[in-house]
Amino acid sequence: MSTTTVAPEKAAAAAAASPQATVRISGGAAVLEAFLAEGVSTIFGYPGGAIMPIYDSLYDYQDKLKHILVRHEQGGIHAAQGYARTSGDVGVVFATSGPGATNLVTGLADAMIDSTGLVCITGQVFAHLLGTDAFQETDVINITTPVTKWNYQVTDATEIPAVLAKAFYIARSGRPGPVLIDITKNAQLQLFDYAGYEKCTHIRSYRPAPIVRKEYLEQAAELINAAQKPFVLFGQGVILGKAEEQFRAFIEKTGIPAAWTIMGLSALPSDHPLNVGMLGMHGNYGPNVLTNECDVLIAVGMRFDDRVTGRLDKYAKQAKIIHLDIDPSEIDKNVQTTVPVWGDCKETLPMLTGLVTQKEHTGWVEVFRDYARKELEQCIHPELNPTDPVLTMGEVIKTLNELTNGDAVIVTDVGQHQMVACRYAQFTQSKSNITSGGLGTMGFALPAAIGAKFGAPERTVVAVIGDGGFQMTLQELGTIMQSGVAVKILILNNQFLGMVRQWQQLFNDRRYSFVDIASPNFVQLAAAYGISGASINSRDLLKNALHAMLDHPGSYLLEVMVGKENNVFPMVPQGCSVAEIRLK
Ligand SMILES: Cc1ncc(C[n+]2csc(CCOP(=O)(O)OP(=O)(O)O)c2C)c(N)n1
Repeated sequence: MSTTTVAPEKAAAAAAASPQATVRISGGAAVLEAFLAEGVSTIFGYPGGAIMPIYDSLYDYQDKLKHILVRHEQGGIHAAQGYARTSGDVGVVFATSGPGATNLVTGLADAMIDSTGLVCITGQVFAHLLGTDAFQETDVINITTPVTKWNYQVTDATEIPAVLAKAFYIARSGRPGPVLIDITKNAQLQLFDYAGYEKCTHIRSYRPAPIVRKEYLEQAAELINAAQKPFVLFGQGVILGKAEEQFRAFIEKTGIPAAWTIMGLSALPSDHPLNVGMLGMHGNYGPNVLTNECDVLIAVGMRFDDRVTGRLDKYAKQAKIIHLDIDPSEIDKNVQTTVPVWGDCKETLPMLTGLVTQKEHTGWVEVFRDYARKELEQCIHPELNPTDPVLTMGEVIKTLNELTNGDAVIVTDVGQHQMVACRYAQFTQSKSNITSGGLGTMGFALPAAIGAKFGAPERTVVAVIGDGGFQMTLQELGTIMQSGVAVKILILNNQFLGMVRQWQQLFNDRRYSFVDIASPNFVQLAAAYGISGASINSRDLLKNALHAMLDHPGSYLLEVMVGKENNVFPMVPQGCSVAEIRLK
């Protein structure tokens, strides 16, 4: 099948010419013109009948747009998420109608809850067949409405430039999120008079960048200046707002200790003296306990997720709460604020820094250090320096840190290894920790690591994955093979669905119900895809094996056998207050 598209050069010429000049192009070509105008360089996708006209147009754009053929649409969308997270821009996905579109749903939900900007294009059956249960017809608009920031169905090609401009604007602006544009096949094929592309900068009734209310900043500064035990919690909003420097300036001027949610990890270097660690269920001891002792809690770009707050009616009840967020629906959603600061933290943080007095809270920071010492002794030291011959997950991550100097991007899957990686990874730069935070999607890491590497080709990307999660999307080894992307895969194999097993051990009386998981020979599997690898099960081999993985010029799979019942602590048991955190 071939569509009558004009060459990309002609379309570009039309774009550059006077507004009246037009050129006839197809809807499919208009999609790709929009991508070029929006600075897209990489598309993750999988073709099929209903998106064939767009793929036919793509044939002519191969020198301008890189298309990565994934092995499953879920892999495609997670790869786009990884790309968005390391590049700081939106990720772009193509999928066909029906099963192609429904295979995107997990990734959309993941991107929605983790605020990842995506533009997904799905093919749809011809407009005249809509509603007839045509082959591979599915109502993707209704299916994806709760998991997209915006979605829209295009049935006429003339709409494409303006709709895509809106899609990119919505995906990128304010609190980023996934947008899905469903395009019927007739609209992809349709030729129309293309008059060039105009970026969208405004949508009526959508306010991604609110006008900051100065009086709230003044109230916030007053509370901060009077506080004896202030505490900052930061989330991914700092990274998404590209406000790392502004954030750092704020905590350094105020001298306030700062703890991160797993989505905020790497916004502040791990070794910063005011970085006191991780919040939440498997977070650090001090930050959890002291949440219930601080007098002013300043939340920056985080959403008080239940994994962070534990039991809400016992959460920071003593504290005055200042919440800086770009999304007004997050303010007062879970935690009642004393002072709401609605705005982009890249703008609000410097304004706040200008209003606060320079301070040090040495004694208060020392309280965090005291807790850290207790945690080190009872929890961290045994994990990182085990006497047992069996390897722990913590020591693997510690050795990985040493060998990468904290400069690698670490992409984690979901489970114990994820919590261990987040707890022990050391980061020197932002956008280094890529994980599925809100949805907790097993199978995320392998494809996300592929996208992460395309988004930051100059950086080392290591996917840290459990033996369970790896088996959810291992078909993406095929994408690695074909694209040649240099992703390092580190499987921490405890022969269990470890996190569920840990809960069964602690809360279900060791009734291990269907958590024992068998695995294939991962090294042979990788070899079948042309990927080098090794498997080790002893401490003596750990450093050299990690070295070999990192030094290998291309992709590499290293399986490390770790303790079957190696647990992650501390832990705030579900339904408990953060102050009830257990060290064992
Ligand atoms: C798609 C999906 N299904 C089920 C779960 C529930 N779940 C959370 S962690 C976990 C176990 C993960 O096991 P593994 O990948 O081996 O990692 P480990 O916890 O052992 O490090 C499961 C089943 C999930 N998070 N995602």
